Amino acid sequence: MKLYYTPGACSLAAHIVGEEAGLGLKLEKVDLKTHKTADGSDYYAVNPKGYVPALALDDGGTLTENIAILNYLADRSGEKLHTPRHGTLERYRLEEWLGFITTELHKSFGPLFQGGGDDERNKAKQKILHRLKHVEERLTEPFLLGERMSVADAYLFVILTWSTKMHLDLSPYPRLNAFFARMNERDSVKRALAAEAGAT
Ligand SMILES: N[C@@H](CCC(=O)N[C@@H](CS)C(=O)NCC(=O)O)C(=O)O
Repeated sequence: MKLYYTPGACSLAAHIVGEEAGLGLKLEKVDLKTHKTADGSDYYAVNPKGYVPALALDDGGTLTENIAILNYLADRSGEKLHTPRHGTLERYRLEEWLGFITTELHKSFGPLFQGGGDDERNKAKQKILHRLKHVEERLTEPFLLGERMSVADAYLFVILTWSTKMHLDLSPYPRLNAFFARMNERDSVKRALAAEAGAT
């Protein structure tokens, strides 16, 4: 499997999952300005939607959308990640977190990354902090689903890297800070961050 990624982007979640589960993902960097891959190919030919992540599957197909990719990798992670069985309530809890992270957190960063005006940026920051308060209140330590890491934790970690970059004040959220520190200490996270930093 090959992951099309951009350093520091949401594709980092799938990259961390690949490292955590030892899936041996190949990596291909995408320049989101030119929509070219590292070898100069047209990224639109891989993902006509033009954004990362995309996962090239071993059978020649391509999967897009964070939630689909993370679920796909989760189901191939064996015991390495906490992946509730399909049809169980806990699996729906995983989907609930993934849906919240992608629509309510990830997408709220739009004005911050796309150069919105001050007013728009401040509103976006307030909204994100309000949504993170919800996570703070629900976070069952050490991970979102309890004792073991799931793909949702990798995605939440990416959101927290962005929050830090955007200087959001996370000091009122001790559980989130502890979660962020814990994730930063994981070998899988360190490897993924180092690989992406080395690729910039
Ligand atoms: N709905 C997509 C959104 C992915 C997304 O927002 N990707 C960003 C990076 S974090 C991107 O590639 N943006 C460039 C663009 O939209 O052209 C998903 O969940 O996979």
